[in-house]
Amino acid sequence: MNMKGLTLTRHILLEQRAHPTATGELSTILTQIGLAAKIISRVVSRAGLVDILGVTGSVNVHGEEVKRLDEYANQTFINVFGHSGLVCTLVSEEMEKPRHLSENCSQGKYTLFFDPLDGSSNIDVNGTIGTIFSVHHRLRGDLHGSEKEWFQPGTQQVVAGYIIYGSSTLLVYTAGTGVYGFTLDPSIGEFLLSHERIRVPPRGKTYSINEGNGPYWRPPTRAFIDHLKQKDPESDRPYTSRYVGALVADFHRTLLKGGIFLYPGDDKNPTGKLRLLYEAAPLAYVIEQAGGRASTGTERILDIHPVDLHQKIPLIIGSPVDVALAEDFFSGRTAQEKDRSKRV
Ligand code: AFP
Repeated sequence: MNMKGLTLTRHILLEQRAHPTATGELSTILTQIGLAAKIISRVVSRAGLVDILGVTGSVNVHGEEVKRLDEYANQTFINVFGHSGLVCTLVSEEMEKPRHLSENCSQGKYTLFFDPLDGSSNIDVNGTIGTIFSVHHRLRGDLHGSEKEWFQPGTQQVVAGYIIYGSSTLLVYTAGTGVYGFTLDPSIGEFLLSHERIRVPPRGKTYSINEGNGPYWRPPTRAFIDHLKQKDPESDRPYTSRYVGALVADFHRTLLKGGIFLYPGDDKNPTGKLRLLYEAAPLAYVIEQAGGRASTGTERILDIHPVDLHQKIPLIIGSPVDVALAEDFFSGRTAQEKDRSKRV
């Protein structure tokens, strides 16, 4: 059945029917994320007109300047989930400590991790930005409300996805049964199904990395990027380069067109720059559900057990063939072993 044009809410209800034991809470969480996305999208689309550009004057837990839109997006999530009865704890890039919504905790079975406004350096130049989210079950017993509750590996995510505020606003999510994208139709204020069962191409022609970090790269990164730039028509090299500097934008292109995105560890940032719980793990879940891979270079992202709420992790994500080849370089496999991926 062609489901294009279905509203996000209706799609979620249909998905829910496939799970007879579902209580509907998860579906409501997704609907509420959609609501937060609409509120943020409305402000983003009028950013030069309403008083929202610029910085707040404060610095976040990562030592980065907080933009006013960062703060607005973060507060929108707090407002949308406050008194919702759905989520007990919010963990955000913009908040050093988890935010307990105590009014929800007696019944809310979930924890929400999110990066409210990814790519904030693009805000003031009208560039693409996004929101990333991930939903985990709370644990029972003694672990309830403790760090252990939040430090679950990405394999335990129940829903993950992102919103991209680009030429249109798109919400992409997975609940473990494929990846779906919904485009916001601002004239009716609804997200409508536009991308059904997204699959990442097995291999792409694009690599995405901040080349300005070149002087700090470690040998595997340099060797891999040099390899992609070599001329070899038989294996469709050289690859072409694209880098927006907003993870959601670079990821979304990679998901639809194929290829590879890398933010590896380097001599300046040994564990890279991106955060495990609300950037790398949710996108790793999405890419795996779309047939792709996500790795640190030596380890599957979804298998990593977090040790810190704001932990950074090297991220290599995209088409399965491209990521497998990168892993050959990062794990120091021999030339013969690399030959098995000779097509690239
Ligand atoms: P900002 O939110 O500070 O713009 O950072 C965006 C980001 O976390 C992620 O969205 C990008 O992929 C990455 O940083 C870009 O980092 P570099 O500017 O170091 O390339």
